[in-house]
Parts: sequence; C-alpha cells; structure tokens
Amino acid sequence: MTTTLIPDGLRTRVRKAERMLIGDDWVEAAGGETLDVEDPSTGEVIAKVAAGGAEDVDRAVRAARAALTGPWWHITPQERGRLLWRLAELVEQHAQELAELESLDVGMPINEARFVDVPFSVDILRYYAGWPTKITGDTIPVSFPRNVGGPYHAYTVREPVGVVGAIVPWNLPLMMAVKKLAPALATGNTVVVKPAEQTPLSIARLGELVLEAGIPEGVFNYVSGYGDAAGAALVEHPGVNKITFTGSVATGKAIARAATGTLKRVSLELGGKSPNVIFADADVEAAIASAGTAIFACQGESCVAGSRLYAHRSVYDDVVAGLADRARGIRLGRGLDPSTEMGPMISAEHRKKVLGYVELGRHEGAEVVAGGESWGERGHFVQPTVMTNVRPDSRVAREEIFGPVLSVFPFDTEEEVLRLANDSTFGLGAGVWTSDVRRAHRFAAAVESGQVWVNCYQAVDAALPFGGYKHSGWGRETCKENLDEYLELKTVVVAL
Ligand code: TXE
Repeated sequence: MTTTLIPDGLRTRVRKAERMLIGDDWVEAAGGETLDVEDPSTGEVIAKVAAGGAEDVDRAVRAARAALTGPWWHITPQERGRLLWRLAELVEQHAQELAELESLDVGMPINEARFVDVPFSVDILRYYAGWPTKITGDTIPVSFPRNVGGPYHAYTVREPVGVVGAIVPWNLPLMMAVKKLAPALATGNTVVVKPAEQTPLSIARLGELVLEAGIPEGVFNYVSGYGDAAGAALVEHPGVNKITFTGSVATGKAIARAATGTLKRVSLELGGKSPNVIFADADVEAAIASAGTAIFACQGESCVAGSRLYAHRSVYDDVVAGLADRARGIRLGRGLDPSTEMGPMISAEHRKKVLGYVELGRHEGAEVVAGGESWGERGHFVQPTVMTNVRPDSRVAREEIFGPVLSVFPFDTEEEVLRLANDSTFGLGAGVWTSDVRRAHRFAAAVESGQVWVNCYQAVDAALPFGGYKHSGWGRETCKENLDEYLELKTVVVAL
C-alpha cells in the first residue's frame, strides 16, 4: 500500500477510517475482511477499510436501538437542538480538514469541498438544530356521538420512527450523510450510516465529531462495506425502521423491493437528467457561464447536473461555442491542488462508463465539439465534454451519465422545448433562462421537476425542499416537510 500521497495532516484520519464506529467502539469487521479505498486522482490505494457484513450491521443496529430507548430518549428537545448546533460548530471548526479528506477520497477540487460541500453540511446541521423544539402535534375537535363515552379530548403526538439506516453515495459523502443524519437526530431517531465503499473517510471523521459534540454513543453508528453486503443487511434488518438512500435508480428500486419484507419506510433521492433551457430573450452570457457550472461542477458527478442543455436556435451557435470554450479552459488535476478546477471520476469503472456514453454518441452520429477523451497519465480523468447532434431518443440523451458530458440541443418554440424537457423518466432539476416573467412562470408550472431554477441553477438551501419527480425518487430532503419522513404520527383519544 502506498501512503506517500496522503498529506501528513490527514494520515491519522485516514487510518482511523479503516475501522467502523459502533456505539463508541472503533472496530474491524467481524469477519476481518477489508476493502481498498483509492485516491481517484492516482488510482493508488490509500486505505484498507473494514468491509462490514450482516453481523456488523446487526451490532450497529443493536447499539442504535439501545441508544434510542436509553440516553437519547431522555434528552430534552432543547438539548437535542443544542447538540446538533454543537456538531455544526465542530464541523465548521474542522472544515479545512474535512474538505481535504473529501477531496482526497472523492477527487473533487478542494475549493468545492471547502466552500460548498462542507459549509452546506454546516448549514444543514444548523437548520435542523432549530427544529427539535418545534415538533408538535395538534388538538383536534372530534364529532363522535357523546353517548358512547364522550365528550372526548383528541390529540396527535409526533414520535421518532426509531432506527434509521442511511445509505450514502460517493459523490458528496459528507453532505449526503449530514442530509440524513441531521433530520433523523432532530426528530429523536438514531442512525446507522452505510457510506459508499469508495468514500468512507469524511464520514468516519464525522463520527468522531458526533461523539466530541456530546451526542450519546450509539446515536450515530457507521458500518463501511459493500452495498450488496452491509447495505443489503441494513435494508433487510428487522430492527431498522426506515431507510433513507441516495444513489442510482437501479439500487433505489432494489432497496424499495427488499424493504417490503419488513415494511420499513423508504425515502429515495435518485438520479437525474436535468434540462436547462436558454430562451432567445435570456442574458445569454450569464446563462452560458451558469450552464458550464451546472454540468462541470463536481466533475458532473452530481444528481442535478444540467446535462441536457436546450438553446433557442437563434442563440444556439453562441451557446455551443461558449460552452466548448469553457470546457477547453477547465484545469484538470488532483483535487487537493488548489488550482484544480475539475477532478477525476470516482473510479476506473466509472470513467469507462462515462467514456462509453461518449463513444456511443459518436457512433450514433453526435459531434464531440470539446473533450471526449480520458486525460493524464494516471488517475481516472475525463475531459470536460460538449456534444451536439445527439439524438433525443438515444441513450446519451436519456440516461444519467454522471460525468462531465453535456449534450446541447437547438429548439424553436416554447411548446417544443417543454415537451423535450419533460420527455424523461427523471424529474429532479430544471433550469430556465428568460427575461419574460410570464414565460418563466409558465415553464416552472409545466415542467415535471422537483426543483425549478429561473435565471439561476443549482441554487440550494437547507430550508428548501430537495427531491425528485418520477424516477428521481420518493420524498424530499432538507426543508421542514422532510421531518415527517422521520416521524410517526400517533392519535390519542381520551373519553372525558
Ligand atoms: O450507485 P449505487 P453506484 C448514479 C450514477 C452512477 C450510478 C451508479 O448514475 O453512475 O448511480 O453508481 C449502496 N442494498 N448515482 O453503483 O449502487 C452502495 O454501497 C443497499 C446517483 O455507486 O446506487 C452505496 O453506498 N445498498 C447518485 C450506495 O448504495 C446498496 C449518487 C450508492 O450506490 C446496494 C451516486 C444494495 N443492494 C450514484 N447496492 C445521486 N442521486 O446523487 C449498492 N448499495
């Protein structure tokens, strides 16, 4: 194993992440198995982490159940809020270190990790820290006949669902874990997190900070390991009351099916093939700049990547030229290098998949106007890529590529582009660029998408609902509505 490329300050953290956190014990997998974690910018193995399985998941669930009915149960809502706020402060204090771990593990540019991923995680923790004292039920006037024991006093109580299994992907591991952890804890649940096998590093550090914040042992546990072992065991475990998952549609469907055995609740944040539409009356320069960020941020490994760009025919050539220039100007490199603007794909396998789509496009007559190749001597880099003449019914136009590959399409009318935008099994994000306020609202009303951004893209906030229509998932993250996904509603009727 080569460790020379782990910066000195991170080595201890990386070693710590080789074990899993169950209760307050840092443990190896019961069976002793490990899995290799790579630096995707070099392909070198930087850690051998515990590959947990059913036995480890069972231990973690038992720790979470014990905490649920033990110390955590007795903590007041105000104290729960204070503990979440304290965790936010600790994440903020360790922002640089967490960003470096994330950049090392995912490959993302350090500046994206430091100024987007980590601060947004802090915002989410602070947002949910305000909720524990505001989770209330109702008193409900009822109309039963009084002669059967009435009058009555009826009310509702909102209780935690119990143990939450949080299955996290590899593109923004810290933020994805926090999006699940924060509402789960705010509502009084305990969690078992299963990080993606590629990216456990920042989540291990988060586990340490959870304990340092004073959150009781067992409230947060994490079991690293493969999806079909640790992930599947968590989904099937009868002691888990809810699964919250972010990842692929195929795995989301498999989880939904597997969860029926124990009828646990499931929420799913799945992929996207998000349309971004530039009308002729838009600020085209601003739209081009934003469209570049919409597809190339996070190496395109983002569920809301604006991967289908529709430009009105009168501005189409300018849009294609502008995006191609932007793509050619992006500086690729190791995420930890502060001058890097785009990092590598997460794995050799994923790079192969992304480049496979480019090849397929070429084969079907698409023109690659920028990029389209792998890059560098080592690591899993793909050049930022812009394609035109992509067939709207082709796999390139319809499937989530999850890489820095943009397809640009011309359109003539509003009606046509709306039909094209909605012609997708996904419905996660949509952008529209226009100076006509009526058109903006018409589009926002008609587009089938969980998020609509007018003259902006990827504007997210801890208070704004985030989630998708159609195959993009079930439920919403961040936002107050998300709390209900972690709560049971109990009705109490008292005969007076
Ligand atoms: O995802 P998986 P993969 C999309 C993107 C990408 C594709 C495949 O298109 O190219 O998915 O990525 C765990 N039971 N997104 O294969 O399989 C797994 O260990 C329980 C979109 O990495 O969905 C990991 O922790 N868990 C996306 C997590 O699921 C299982 C983010 C995600 O892995 C499991 C990532 C099982 N049977 C990928 N199988 C987004 N929406 O942001 C796997 N896992």
